[in-house]
Amino acid sequence: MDNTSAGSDIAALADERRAFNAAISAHGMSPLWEVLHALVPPSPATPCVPAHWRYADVLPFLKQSGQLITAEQAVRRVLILENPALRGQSCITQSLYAGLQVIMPGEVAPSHRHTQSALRFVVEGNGAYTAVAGERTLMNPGDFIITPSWTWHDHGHYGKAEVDSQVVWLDGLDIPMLRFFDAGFAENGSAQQQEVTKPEGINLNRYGANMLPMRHDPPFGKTSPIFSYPYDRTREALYALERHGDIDAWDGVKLRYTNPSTGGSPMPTMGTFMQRLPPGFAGKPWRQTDGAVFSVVEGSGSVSIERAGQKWTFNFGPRDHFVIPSWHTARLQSQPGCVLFSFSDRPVHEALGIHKEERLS
Ligand code: GTQ
Repeated sequence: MDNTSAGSDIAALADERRAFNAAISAHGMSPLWEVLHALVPPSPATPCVPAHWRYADVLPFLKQSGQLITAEQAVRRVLILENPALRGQSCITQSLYAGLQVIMPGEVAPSHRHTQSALRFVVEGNGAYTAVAGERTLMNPGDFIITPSWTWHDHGHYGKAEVDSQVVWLDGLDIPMLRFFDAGFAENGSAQQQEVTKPEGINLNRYGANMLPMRHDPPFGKTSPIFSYPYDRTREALYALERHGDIDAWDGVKLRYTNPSTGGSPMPTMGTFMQRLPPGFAGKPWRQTDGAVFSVVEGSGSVSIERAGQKWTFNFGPRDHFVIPSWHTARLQSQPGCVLFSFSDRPVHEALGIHKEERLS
């Protein structure tokens, strides 16, 4: 067989394969061999990219949104943090949604419930509250607050219009995950605000004093019975551990929030973390399969991110947000020291037995 006939054999075969693909396509099928590499990649190949939202860039738009639409009209007045590589999909990673919600003094964000779980991480301002299952909790900067799946919730601001200012918090929801599973339900409340039937902080007294009731059914199923984790307690723990020198070379001082009745994550779909990087911290690099969203609580620093020869460096300050996608190598640094809140879909990876983390040196 000479070269020319070998060449025409190859061309003929390619034509035959194309015709075959077209023929099976008409029957709702396609050939695996065309897509196998992409379907089963040798390592995670997320379409997500690292991204950084500076608070100074975001705040003017949050304030402007307060003049364009009321919280009541909007139901939730939120600017969604969209991954630059996934615009239009309302997500920050493939599985997670993040947004910055703003409520003005005197406003109410009306009552509704949905199967999506939500976390609130308070970014700035005082005087707002969120209500869950008949209890209101004040929202103070640094507080981590949960809205368990299918619980009625409304938000409000006790302040007065001309005297007080906006309250802003980070919303983290498993919206893309529930969309993936086609498992989302939602309904609006009959009243704007739910009736308050319990004193503030009762959930924390009952479940948050390192004790549990003698007999209890978990009030929120697989979600933590504590729905408000105040920052002052978290901060005290992190700073005490720092003073004690309990510093990890990758994470600084990092703790995970727990559901006190299981020791597991506070929500079945999202894990939440708070870490303190001591002054002069230059962390070692790591990568993990769970893409994570960060909110800067105090101080400043930088994160360097690398994947397949591409590099990003974000210099962050208070109230900034950034995302480290799956299997991107990252390292954290801070000259003055800082505190970082983060959340990811790690509990789902762990439940499925597919979580992987590599700590590099
Ligand atoms: O506060 O219930 O950012 O339902 C997106 C969807 C917040 C909320 C969001 C929501 C909420």
